[in-house]
Amino acid sequence: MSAPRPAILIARAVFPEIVEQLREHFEVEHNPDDVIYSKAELTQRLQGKAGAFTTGGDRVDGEVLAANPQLRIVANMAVGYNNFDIAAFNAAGVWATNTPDVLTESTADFGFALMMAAARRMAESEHFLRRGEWKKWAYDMFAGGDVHGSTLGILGMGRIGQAIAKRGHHGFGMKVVYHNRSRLPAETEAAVGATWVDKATLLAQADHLVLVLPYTPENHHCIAAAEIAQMKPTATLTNIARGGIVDDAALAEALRAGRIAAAGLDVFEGEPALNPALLTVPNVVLTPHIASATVATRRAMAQLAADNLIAVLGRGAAPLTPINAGPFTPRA
Ligand code: 8YV
Repeated sequence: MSAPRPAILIARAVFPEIVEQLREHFEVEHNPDDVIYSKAELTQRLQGKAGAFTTGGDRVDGEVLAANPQLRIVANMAVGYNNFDIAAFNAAGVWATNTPDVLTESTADFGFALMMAAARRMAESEHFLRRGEWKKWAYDMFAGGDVHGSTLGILGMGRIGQAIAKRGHHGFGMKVVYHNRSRLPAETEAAVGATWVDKATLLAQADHLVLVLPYTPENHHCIAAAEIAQMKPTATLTNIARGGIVDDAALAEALRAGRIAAAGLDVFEGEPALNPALLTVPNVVLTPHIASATVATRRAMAQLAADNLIAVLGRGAAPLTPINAGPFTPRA
């Protein structure tokens, strides 16, 4: 008699063909109605499961892992993994995986588009047009700031930051400055056309500041009132990283007061709720966490998460894109 197939939970609705593919390998419990599970419900549904397919909203910490000693891998369909307590994964010997690389270019495209939309006041002017307020041309109507030839500032310089730098440097003739804990090798800096500066210089020099750093306790509100005060009054701020990196209340107030020109936000503190003050200021472009959302990229992300589950639970191999750090002994 063959051994029973491992059981997995797909915690959110995903592409039906990915569910079918996973059914070829595993006993699958999935969530076609896309119900948002509480931590208690997620913990309970994981009972008896060897693997889980999660997305960025599913919090997996030491309690969830301790209550599920049979769990061997949690595959996140996201490159960011601030929803995982990685120290707890390491201590428990549970593989944690993410989906790097496959979303880099699409996410960089979106970050650049959001920055341009903020700089050129696209959302604000579209709302004006839809309200029927466009009666005549005017010399200063929705005049914004130039992107080409200006200074692009990037906070966080991983794969996505580098892809945005390339777009700015090679495509738009921008001067690109960045700040990151670790400086890139000189040849990488040259390839993406970016120069390392300290954070204060980044804030002071950027005409357009784009945030692409991971969310950790250390960088909670690393852009708040004091940092915004160091920016140019003509600057824009774009956040495609994570809510919580920016103090949204301070940003809304700065936008209202004209302390910076505009912002583009794809991520929010406490999303999908957002600070109501952001809805009342016109000079901010708001999108619902869709920077990686092209059909091809979302498919590739789902496929990579599925491939990680298949590697570990189907073939007994290491996952393709693990995020466990330090000494790690996987659970048997
Ligand atoms: C996801 C993201 O859409 O990959 C990430 O880190 O933020 C997005 O691409 C989101 O996290 C859902 O999993």
